Amino acid sequence: MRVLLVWPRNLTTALNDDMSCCEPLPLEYLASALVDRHEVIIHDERLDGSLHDWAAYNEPPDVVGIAIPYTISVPSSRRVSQEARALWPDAVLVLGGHHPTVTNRWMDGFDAHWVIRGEGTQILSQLVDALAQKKQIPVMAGLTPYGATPLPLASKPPLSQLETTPLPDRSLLKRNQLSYFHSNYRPIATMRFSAGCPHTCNFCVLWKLTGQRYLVKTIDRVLAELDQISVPNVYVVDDEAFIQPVRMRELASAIESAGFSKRFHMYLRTDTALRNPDVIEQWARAGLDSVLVGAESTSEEELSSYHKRTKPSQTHEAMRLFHENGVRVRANFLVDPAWGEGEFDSLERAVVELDIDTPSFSVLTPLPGTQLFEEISSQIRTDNPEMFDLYHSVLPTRLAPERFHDRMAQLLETAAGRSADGSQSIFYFGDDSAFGRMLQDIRTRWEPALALDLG
Ligand code: B12
Ligand code: SF4
Repeated sequence: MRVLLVWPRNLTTALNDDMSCCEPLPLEYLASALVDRHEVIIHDERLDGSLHDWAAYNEPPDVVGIAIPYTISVPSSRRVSQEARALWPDAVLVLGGHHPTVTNRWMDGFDAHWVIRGEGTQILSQLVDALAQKKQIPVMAGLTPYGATPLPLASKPPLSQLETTPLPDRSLLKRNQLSYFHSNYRPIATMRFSAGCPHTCNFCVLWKLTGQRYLVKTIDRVLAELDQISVPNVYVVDDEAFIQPVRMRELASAIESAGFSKRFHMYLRTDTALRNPDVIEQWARAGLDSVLVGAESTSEEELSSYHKRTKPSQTHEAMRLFHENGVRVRANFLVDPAWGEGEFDSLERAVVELDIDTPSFSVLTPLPGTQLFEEISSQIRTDNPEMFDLYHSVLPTRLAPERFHDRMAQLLETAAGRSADGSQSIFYFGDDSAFGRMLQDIRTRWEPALALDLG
């Protein structure tokens, strides 16, 4: 079968493709389980252009897999599905990705035959095999005919899940390899060492996706995957990479001994780092260049309401630990729609005082699948999935919405303007116009329904 996998281009995101554009790693995984039996093409709309142009020069596919990676992607992915149906009326259209995994909301209006939820490689592979052999489609957890009510997924994936998935097929996007970038890392490859997180923050869905299980790849598997990557920068897209200190020590030694010379960008919690300073030291030698930590708040009360189980002082201590080891820090803070001017002022001061290399800010958002969503979804004041970009509020704001979004944009401006030589900046690499467009988007694309008087 000829299988076309499509990653959509989101046209209306604050964090636009000129600010960050990473390889569609999920599609490289899906491809890897198919390539020995089927012809697979990955089409990244962000770099490869429209499907219409592609269709003009290529034979029709038999199966089209369309990713819906984020809630904000729903309209773009829906458009892609409609284009695919119009271009190739006989093709079987399959949807999958993070959004349909966590919710059925906004899944109407697509042109599709099947929806895959959760880990997709095995399911897509069996679906395509069955189609190729003209057999009845097997009943599988995670596979639902489009339009039918999805069945619940297994709550705990097997611990071996990452290990048994084939290595991602990076050859299919070799043409774009040098164009993928993130922050000041250009070019960059993405890779996964582990998945899941044992913590239970109420705004985060990631621990729920693995039922709080921490899935890991063996050291050999990580080395084999690293060996596939020819670019110098590696963005490790784990939910929390450093949960198991013994394993991480071994992995750092193995990477050093194997002679890899990579710059790694990785996610971890401040308390994980502080518990094992020697692991950070060792990773700095193995190539850890920068980390993303969820500082979330400078207030103990807020941290506890998020079930974060860290203290504001730990952000400060972790900053020192990372800096002593020459590791740059991106710290992300949550901006609560219930904030007044005072809370914005105090975060702005903290960002300057904490000397964070690259601060970033997310509006506290009840993302589908989170505990927060379960608790307060009735307060959501928009039915537009594109507002779930973490730069706009989907909840009523205490400040007037234009003021709230202006202050959100100001936070980014203040962070970006801290040093004239650009040594302290915001996270995202991009030209001035891309950053300007992001600020403009934050300031102007909010929903009028947010203008509620909270008293
Ligand atoms: C890396 C990453 C990014 C990177 C880029 C990723 C990329 N390739 O472009 C960057 C930093 C740019 C980014 C940005 C954003 N991100 Co992000 N990101 C991630 C992260 C950490 C890892 C994604 C990943 O590569 N996973 C590894 C792959 C292998 O796993 P997977 O996605 O689960 O794929 C499997 C299945 O879903 C399925 N599948 C996937 N696609 C398809 C397609 C088909 C056809 C089929 C059949 C199956 C299938 O099979 C795959 C293989 O098993 C996730 C967290 C997470 N753990 O998922 C957040 C995450 C996806 N991001 C999130 C968000 C909100 C965003 C932003 C919207 C907001 C923001 N401020 O960051 C922006 C949007 C950017 C844009 N321009 O559109 C949320 C999404 C929540 C939601 N409901 O929307 C997540 C879940 C994190 C979170 N906060 O909870 N992100
Ligand atoms: S926010 Fe980070 S620490 Fe909290 S549950 Fe999610 S991945 Fe784990």
